[in-house]
Amino acid sequence: MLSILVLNGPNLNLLGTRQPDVYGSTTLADIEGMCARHGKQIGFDVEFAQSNHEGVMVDLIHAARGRHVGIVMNAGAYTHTSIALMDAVASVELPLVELHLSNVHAREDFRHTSYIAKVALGIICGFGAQGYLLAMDAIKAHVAD
Ligand code: CA2
Repeated sequence: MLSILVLNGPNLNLLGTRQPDVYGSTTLADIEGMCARHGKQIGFDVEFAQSNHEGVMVDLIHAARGRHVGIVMNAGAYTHTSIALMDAVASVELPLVELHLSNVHAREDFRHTSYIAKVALGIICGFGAQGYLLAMDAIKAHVAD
C-alpha cells in the first residue's frame, strides 16, 4: 500500500498538556490515531514520527525517499529557521504539505516566514488537528494526478 510520512517537530510532543488556548487539548497520540484511521479510509499506510532534534528530522526526511509517496510536516518552530530542513525536503523530491495547527499568519511576525514553504506543495494552517487529515487528502489528490 502507498504510504505517507507524518513528521512533527520540536515541542509538539507536549500537545494537549500545555497552552491549550493556543494549540487545543488534542494530544499528539490522539492525532496519530486520527491519521492512522484516516489513512485506512483513504487507502494509505501512515508512518507517524516526532522529534525535538533538527538532525533527526533531516534523517527521517532522507529515509522517506522510496518508502513514502509524500510527507505531511509540522516542523514547529524549525519552519521559521531551518535551511537544513528545507534542503532535506528539496533533496528527496517528494511532495510535502507544510502543516500548522495554529494560523501562523495571525500570530507574531516571526511566524510569517517559512523556509519550508519554498519547497512545499502547499500549506495548511489554522484548522487544528483536522489540518493533518486535510494535508493527507492533499497528498492523495496530488499522487492521483
Ligand atoms: O501551529 C503550529 O502547529 C506550529 O507549528 C507550532 C509550533 C510553532 O513554533 C509554530 O510557529 C506553529 C510550536 C509547537 C509547540 O507546541 C507546544 C504544544 C504544547 C505546549 C507547548 C508547545
